[in-house]
Amino acid sequence: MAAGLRHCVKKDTCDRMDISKEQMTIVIVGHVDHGKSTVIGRLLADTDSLPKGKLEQVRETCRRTAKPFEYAFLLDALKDEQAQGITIDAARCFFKTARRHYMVFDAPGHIEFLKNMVTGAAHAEAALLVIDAKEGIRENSRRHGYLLSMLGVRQVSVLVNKMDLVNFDQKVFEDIRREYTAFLAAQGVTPRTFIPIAALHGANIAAHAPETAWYTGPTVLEQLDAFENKKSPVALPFRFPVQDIYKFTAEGDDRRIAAGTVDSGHIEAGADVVFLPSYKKSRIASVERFSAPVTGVAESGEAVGFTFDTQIYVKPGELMVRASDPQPQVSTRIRANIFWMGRAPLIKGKSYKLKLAAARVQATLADIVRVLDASELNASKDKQQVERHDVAEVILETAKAIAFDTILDNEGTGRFVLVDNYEIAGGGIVLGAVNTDDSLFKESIRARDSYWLRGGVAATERALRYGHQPKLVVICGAVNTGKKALAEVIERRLVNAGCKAYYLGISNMARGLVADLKAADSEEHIRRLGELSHIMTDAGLIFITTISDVDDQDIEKIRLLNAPAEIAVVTVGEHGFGRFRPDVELPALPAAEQAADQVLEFLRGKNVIGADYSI
Ligand SMILES: Nc1nc2c(ncn2[C@@H]2O[C@H](COP(=O)(O)OP(=O)(O)OP(=O)(O)O)[C@@H](O)[C@H]2O)c(=O)[nH]1
Ligand SMILES: [Mg+2]
Repeated sequence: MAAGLRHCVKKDTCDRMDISKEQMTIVIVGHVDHGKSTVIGRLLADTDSLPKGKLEQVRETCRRTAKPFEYAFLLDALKDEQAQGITIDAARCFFKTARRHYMVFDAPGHIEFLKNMVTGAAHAEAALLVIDAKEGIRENSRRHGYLLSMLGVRQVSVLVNKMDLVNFDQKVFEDIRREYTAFLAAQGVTPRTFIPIAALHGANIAAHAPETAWYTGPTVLEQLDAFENKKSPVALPFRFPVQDIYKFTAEGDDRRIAAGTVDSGHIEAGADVVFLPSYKKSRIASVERFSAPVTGVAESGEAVGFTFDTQIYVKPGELMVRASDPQPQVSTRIRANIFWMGRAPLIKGKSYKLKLAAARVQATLADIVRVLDASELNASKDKQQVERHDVAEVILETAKAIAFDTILDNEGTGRFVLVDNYEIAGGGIVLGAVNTDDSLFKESIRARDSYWLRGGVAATERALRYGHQPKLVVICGAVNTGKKALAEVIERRLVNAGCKAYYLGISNMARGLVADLKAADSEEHIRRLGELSHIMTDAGLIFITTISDVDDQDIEKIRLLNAPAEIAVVTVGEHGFGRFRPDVELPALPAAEQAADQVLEFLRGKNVIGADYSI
């Protein structure tokens, strides 16, 4: 906005502006002819924000041409100046009060405006909604109220205009207030105030009008100054999207540095941090800057690198936060408002790339809550897809959990874009996390189970005959850490003891079953492993597999896919889990026989195999 202010009404006005003052962007909405331009013109005039002589000049022109003076003409005249390359933007005006500078937008139905609002290029912190007292609530009064709610503008004041046309009758005002309050409440918007005004005459704009002695609330200017500015990002909780992880190689040590730009808040060496969505923890050892002195602290807007007290194994894309700060949400389901710009509509069943902070994940449209046609501003609840230039409230489901804030809590981590075919096709704001019980993923498992045709042999009968429970044993760890040797010993000893055990490593699968997949499709890898495990354990087997580079979410997916049989997770060497605790933790390259003892002992303890087995 500071940049915008430089192009303000006229140079001498700019010079009088104190840039250190607070700034606020507001939007004015309302039905056609209800008086938006008049309110703006009046605000500019009453705050002495007009170029010198402009008002008189326009009044004079009106007199000469025998037209009644309109504030809309005044704004048009200012726009004309802009056309000559001198002053203001078509949709924006600037004025100032004792408290702050305002930029007011007057084009809420405009596609550019909507696009800017949802993608974050423009953000209105408050809105004035104008209703004609004589005409009452009209269609656009409703649509605009709805739009404000969708755009997340929560500070709203309703101006009941043209009170002069209804003799400043309190009853007319109260009736509109009652009806419109109920409507806005249904949209989740609670207006701060309703103000009876007559913009044409300046009533209750800058000064209290004697005609509305019954009204004790603020004037429009007082209300504007009472709106709160959004907090400066430095005052918000610390959020650091990890763009890159570098390894120090020069000193031959294992230290890593996490690089990126601090999105909000501040942090200092010694602070405990958490990485999300992996939930890994560490403590900041140092704050590094490229060719700048070390200060030990970093705050929002700074591009920095962090080193840590403990070794961390995190991937770029995670969000680093201060452990003691309010935490972001972590979920695979997000409720969001999006503005769609893609040539192809946003549809269900298609995979898009969602970019939020440093995270990049595959996302699908799980549900459309409602769609607002941006040009018509018609709301529709039964649309099956989101067309170009629609604004929609949707539920998105990501292939992996991501960390985010709601737009109200944090702008930087509450916005995202959707990429379709390498192009940004939509921008959105996060409204919140959604319960994942109804996720598409779980739904697909439920569907699979309902189509699964089984014979008459019950799982309990099978277990009785085989002498053991079915079980999935996943052995995880980095490559070449002895997973395969261990798996083979376990398989051999179980089979020797008469158990139905079978080992298949992920590398076997990569060569065979998943040969058609690229390495990047690790999501699909995991899904297929989970499905395969489900068949094996459903057949009553103890299925053993080895896999490298898995995290908490991968294990959770495999667990869900494999259910109802249970999973045992064995780690060999360092593992990449955050909150998840493996069942058996072994050192790298363990002595296979002893390590197998430990795993079999665990299975015995869980009654997978009988205590009397000597395996
Ligand atoms: N009597 C009376 N007329 C008003 C008042 N405010 C605005 N008007 C008149 O209402 C008409 C519409 O006002 P505008 O300010 O142009 O309305 P608008 O909402 O900007 O209209 P659009 O931009 O076309 O949507 C004009 O003729 C104004 O003079 C008021 O307080 N009292
Ligand atoms: Mg207008």
